[in-house]
Amino acid sequence: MKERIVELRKRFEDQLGNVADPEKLEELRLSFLSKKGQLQDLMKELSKIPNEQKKEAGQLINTFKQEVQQRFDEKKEELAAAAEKLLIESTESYDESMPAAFPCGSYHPITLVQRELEDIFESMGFDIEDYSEIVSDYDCFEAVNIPKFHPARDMQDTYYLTSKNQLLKSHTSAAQNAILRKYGPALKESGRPIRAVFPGRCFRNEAVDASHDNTFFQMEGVMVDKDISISNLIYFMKTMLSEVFGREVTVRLRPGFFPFVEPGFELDIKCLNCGGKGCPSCGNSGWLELCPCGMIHPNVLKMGGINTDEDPFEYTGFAFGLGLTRLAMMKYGVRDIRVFNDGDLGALSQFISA
Ligand code: FA5
Repeated sequence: MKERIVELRKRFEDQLGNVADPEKLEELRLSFLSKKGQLQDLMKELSKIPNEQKKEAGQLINTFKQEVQQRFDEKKEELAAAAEKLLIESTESYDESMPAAFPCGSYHPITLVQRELEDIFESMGFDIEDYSEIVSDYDCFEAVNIPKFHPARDMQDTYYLTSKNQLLKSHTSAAQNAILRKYGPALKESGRPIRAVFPGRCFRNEAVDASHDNTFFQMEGVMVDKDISISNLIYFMKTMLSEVFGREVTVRLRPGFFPFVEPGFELDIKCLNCGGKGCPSCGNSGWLELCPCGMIHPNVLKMGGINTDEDPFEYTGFAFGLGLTRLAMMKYGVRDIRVFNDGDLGALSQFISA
């Protein structure tokens, strides 16, 4: 009997070694352990051996049966682990908690325009900066030459927090001081010009209509170096607009007042929704205020640590505050700004899919 078991164990191990899937494993299990299996045949042979050897032979068969069962269980676990590993490796990301079928999302149109602009400015050597939505009164107003009780604050009434003189930023110019302080040392030490854009969400206590929302996006840009002039400003504005629209668009530059630039301009775009005839998206004027800009006021450069009282014009620069949400309106033909914030996926998911 011992020899029979040794021979059977060898056959079993050989066959088990060749098994590569659960179906084959089940076939092998049946061929050894079922009622008509090879171990049952072994039990039948017991009747042919002398009585005094039967007890020992029976124990040998039982031990072998347990061994075979244990080897099957091990192989079953091994195959399941291999199948799971294969699944994980063949899937880009595998999340067990994910439902089997889920709808594919899409980027918000403002995200799309923002990324496009970031690429355009990055290709022109600009750094991309991020800035918080809660800012101090100093950064939002005082550091950009809007002292307390200045009438320009009325245009940008915003939401004030109860603590520490903080507020939700009413314009991305709130980051100007931080950017000047961050990049100023490199400008002075190694002559690296300051070139940065910073997109961000802005908040205003606003009478909402088709072109004004209380929550909207702007993208601020600054460039500071020696001898920066209005020509540089116009060049960058034109390049940016023709890149983003992929065609010539009609713009007009007119004088505009902002305490943090001198001189200051309003850059308007001829409304692409009505071709300049006048519609709700442009307040029936045919033009949409898109990108106010100007040469950075000497006080702002001084407060940003760039120039000193001794030489207030050593460095000059320009700044602009692009209305990102309005740009998205023009680019995608959206007629009412409120579409961007009302969470209607039917409207928002028709832009390029993620
Ligand atoms: C400013 O916010 C200045 N900080 C821009 C600036 C920066 C000027 C640097 C000079 C130099 P203004 O309030 O005009 O300016 O807003 C800038 C742009 O943001 C507007 O032209 C418009 O496109 C957009 N914008 C302003 N208010 C809203 C609003 N309520 N809803 C949607 N877009 C708005």
